[in-house]
Amino acid sequence: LAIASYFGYLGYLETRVNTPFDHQKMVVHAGLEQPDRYWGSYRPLTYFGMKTRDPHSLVMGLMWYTPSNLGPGGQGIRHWCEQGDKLDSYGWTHHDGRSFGVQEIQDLPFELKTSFVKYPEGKQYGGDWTARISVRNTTRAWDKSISLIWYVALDERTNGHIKYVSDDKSPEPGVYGEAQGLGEFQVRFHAVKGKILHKSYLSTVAPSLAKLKDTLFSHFRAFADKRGNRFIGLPGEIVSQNGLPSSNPEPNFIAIQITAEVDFTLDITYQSTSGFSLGESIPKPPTGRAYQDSLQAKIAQFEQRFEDRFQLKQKGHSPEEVRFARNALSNLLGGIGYFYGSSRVQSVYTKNPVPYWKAPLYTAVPSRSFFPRGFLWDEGFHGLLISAWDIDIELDIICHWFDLLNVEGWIPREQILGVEALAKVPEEFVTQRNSNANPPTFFLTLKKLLTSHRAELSQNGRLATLERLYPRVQAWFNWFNTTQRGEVLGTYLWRGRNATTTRELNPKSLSSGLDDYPRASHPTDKERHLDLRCWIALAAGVMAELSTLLGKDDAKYYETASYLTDNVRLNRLHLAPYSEQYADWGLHTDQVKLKRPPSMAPQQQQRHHHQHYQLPEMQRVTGELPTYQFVDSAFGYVSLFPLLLEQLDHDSPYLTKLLNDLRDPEQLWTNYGLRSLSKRSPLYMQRNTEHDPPYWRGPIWININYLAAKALHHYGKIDGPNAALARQIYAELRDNLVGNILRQYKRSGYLWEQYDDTSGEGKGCNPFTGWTATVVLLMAEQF
Ligand code: 6A9
Repeated sequence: LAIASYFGYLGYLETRVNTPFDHQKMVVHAGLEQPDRYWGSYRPLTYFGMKTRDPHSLVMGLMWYTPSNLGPGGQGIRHWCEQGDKLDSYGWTHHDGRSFGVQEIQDLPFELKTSFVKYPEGKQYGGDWTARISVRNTTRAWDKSISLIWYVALDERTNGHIKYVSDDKSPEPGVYGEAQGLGEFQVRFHAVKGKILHKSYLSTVAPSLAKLKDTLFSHFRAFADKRGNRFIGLPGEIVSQNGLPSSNPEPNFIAIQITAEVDFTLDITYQSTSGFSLGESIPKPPTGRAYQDSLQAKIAQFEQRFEDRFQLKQKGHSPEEVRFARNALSNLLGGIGYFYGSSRVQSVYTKNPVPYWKAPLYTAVPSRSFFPRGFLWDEGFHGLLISAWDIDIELDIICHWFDLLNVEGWIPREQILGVEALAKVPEEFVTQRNSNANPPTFFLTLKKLLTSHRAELSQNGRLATLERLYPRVQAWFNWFNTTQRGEVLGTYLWRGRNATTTRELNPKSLSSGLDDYPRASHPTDKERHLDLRCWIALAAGVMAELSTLLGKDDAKYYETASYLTDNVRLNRLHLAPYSEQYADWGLHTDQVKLKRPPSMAPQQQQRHHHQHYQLPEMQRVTGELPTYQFVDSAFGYVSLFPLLLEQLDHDSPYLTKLLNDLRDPEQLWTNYGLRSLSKRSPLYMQRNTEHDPPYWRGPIWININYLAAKALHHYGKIDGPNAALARQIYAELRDNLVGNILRQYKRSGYLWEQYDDTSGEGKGCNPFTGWTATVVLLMAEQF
């Protein structure tokens, strides 16, 4: 019996990792219950794609290529945002997250504009929309024609069907269909301007939504017109798989290709045709001039709302700066996706990874090209800007994320949901472990909602959302406060560092979000991580405020918050006595180096002569025994946390010290923002392995700089010994950041993941309009 119950218990532990938190769901109005946000550009990994907020939505999207540039394997076909496409720039210039968007794409010699406007009025199923694709040749280059492909595809689980209706069958050709959640619909094409050279289509079965481009490419054929001009086109109906007649001849993928002379403008209308009786005329979505007019009206409304919300013009920003800020916001909003699927997770109790439950995620993404999926701590930063624009979009995002809370109180850090998202992630990064955290930045968002947006938050039933959220954030807070605690009361450590590797110069702490930022050289369970302690202190404070607002028992949260922000205790645990700098503490030595082990003996090398001889990989060597100590040789972002999260007493002498140190160009100060690690640190700009370049070991990151500016702004307002210095540094830092991000945008056409600390140049991936977009809040001075 004892054994049976023991195994029963193990089974119970095993299933906890993928058991949802047992409480009312956060998302109460999904899909069509939010008709105005039903359709949207929720496929941020495509240059331009539309879908609905349904688990198995039908999807549509754009591909294009310049016929003279089409290469082997489909090279030259643009579809998913890829840095390798080397577009001169692309991004939304306007996007309100709800009803319309305008995007500009520079694919020289062409400039493409993609826009859409939704017309939900008076229709069921989220209504109609029109999308426009216009192409101009902006140079004198000889390329004259472009091929545009618009496709309609069904997810393998979409309940519905689609068919191609040709010119001869109907005066209004296009794709007609019916699907659950959409009813009956028609997609039609209207050449508004320019000359069509060739038109063709493909109607077939694609093996997966992640294989649309391959499917298309494998069906390309050469055609010739009467005059002998040759075109690449599509063969029409192909209802077989692998050459065999398909058992299910229903197409799930229809692509229309139009090759046209540039300049060219194409309108695509999506029209919901359900709910009309026979013979009744169905109002059509506008095209041509009428579309242009409705788009102009949307743009004007958007620009007005932007000024109302951020007041950049009024603050004296130039039209160019305002345009830049609008683009930054639009790209964050235009990057919002709707994903559906399940993460792969693992706990110490599961032998192998297991699937999380299937769930939708409505979320912004850090980067449409490189990281087109949800990241937990990124999203809290996104929330700061999104809530300033549209509080209900942000609350809905929060609802979706907190429905991903498991019964233990854990939310997986990286959300790779659905085949498209999965296709972008190397296998080794897929599994998420429930021992590992990620900074609980949603508490930053909540704090901003509770302070700056308090009035809006109290209206329109929004408090009911917070009521539903309350037990979940409680569980989330408890999860951090228990599973991440250290050996000494009031200390915490990030789990997930590799304590046995000798490959890494300093084993990474991916869970901290600061990946390769130097920590104690030898990971142990005794470590104390300063940033995590500060995050949990912040969380406790926000729990307290939220509890007060909702009339819950707030006493224990106020106690925890004041315990964790008490500067005497903080200093005892985290202030290095000699350097007087805040730091982690752990088993550490600075005497570490990567070295290449000696190669094989010469005779052996001879024998291997004809093979590709690989040098043995560099290994870490340690020059002295590590000891328990403060890791104050790693002065940088981690050391700033008591300042960043506004937990230092405003009159603390250590605040003065910190301000001076961060202002010191030999340490963190640059003309472009604060660098992540002091120039004096032994690991400044050091590689972590020979394949792993420095990431958080020097470059400038905008999320942390945003927090720094916010904190300086805060301390600048509290009369006392540090106010004047804080104000001065605040003004300089803000100028440096805004100036450089704007300069780099003008130079490169993008916002970037990081900025170089010596040249200011954008680096890492682009476009990165996740937390870098908080530059808008810096400009608006909304903290
Ligand atoms: C790598 C490569 C096609 C790393 O912005 C998202 C995260 C941040 O949360 C984190 O703080 N980025 C930062 O250190 C990017 C993480 C990408 C990890 C997956 C897979 C795929 O390339």
